[in-house]
Amino acid sequence: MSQATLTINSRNYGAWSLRGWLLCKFAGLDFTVEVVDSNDPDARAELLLLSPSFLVPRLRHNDLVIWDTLAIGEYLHESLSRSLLPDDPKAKAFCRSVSGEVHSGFANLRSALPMNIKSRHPGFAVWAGAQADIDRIETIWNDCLAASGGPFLFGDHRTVADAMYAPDCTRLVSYDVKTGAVASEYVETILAMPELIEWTAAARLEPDDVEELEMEF
Ligand SMILES: N[C@@H](CCC(=O)N[C@@H](CS)C(=O)NCC(=O)O)C(=O)O
Repeated sequence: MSQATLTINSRNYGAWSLRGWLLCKFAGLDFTVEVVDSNDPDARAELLLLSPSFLVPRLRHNDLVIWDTLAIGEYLHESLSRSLLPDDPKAKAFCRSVSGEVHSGFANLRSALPMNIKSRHPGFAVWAGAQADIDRIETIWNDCLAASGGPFLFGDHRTVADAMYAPDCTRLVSYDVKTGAVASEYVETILAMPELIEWTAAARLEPDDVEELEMEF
């Protein structure tokens, strides 16, 4: 019997946690969730034992520990589901490329519009640097959806890319960001997934005692 535990931090603020959790859900992994507060010194010490980088998400599956979101996605695809990346080699390379952009980029968006599922900022003024990230994301979504036919970025099943961009869908809603029709429809598709509804309901139950963060954590 497989034993899997995903370590996360906040469901309301933890964009990387959401990505890792969605990957496990998309792959059909039977797993339990362990929540740690990475700002608490004791929890950080404990997390260091669990994850060599301090960072979450961190997946323990049987005797293996994986502590990077893309690595978790690749591992689940190879060992469990075969569904997290497209079969077609060109689409697979494209999926890895747009997922890699999230991993290494969009710093302005992260710092100016941190994920905060519970918050709403009507009329939020997006500065030019963050808007450039949003424009790039919209271009990626438009290109993927035009090539695949949707409703997900690479067709009719969810891939690593949909998990990577899911926090950005919540950001666009929280910060009242206007996009074109294709992107708006994609955001609605992602927010309507049962998994995201489950995550959002749990985020709403988190205490509100964390001050607004200045960057994604
Ligand atoms: N690129 C990493 C990013 C992970 C990351 O930044 N995790 C944040 C939480 S969302 C974290 O653990 N921050 C806690 C800390 O730095 O102490 C990944 O793919 O997993």
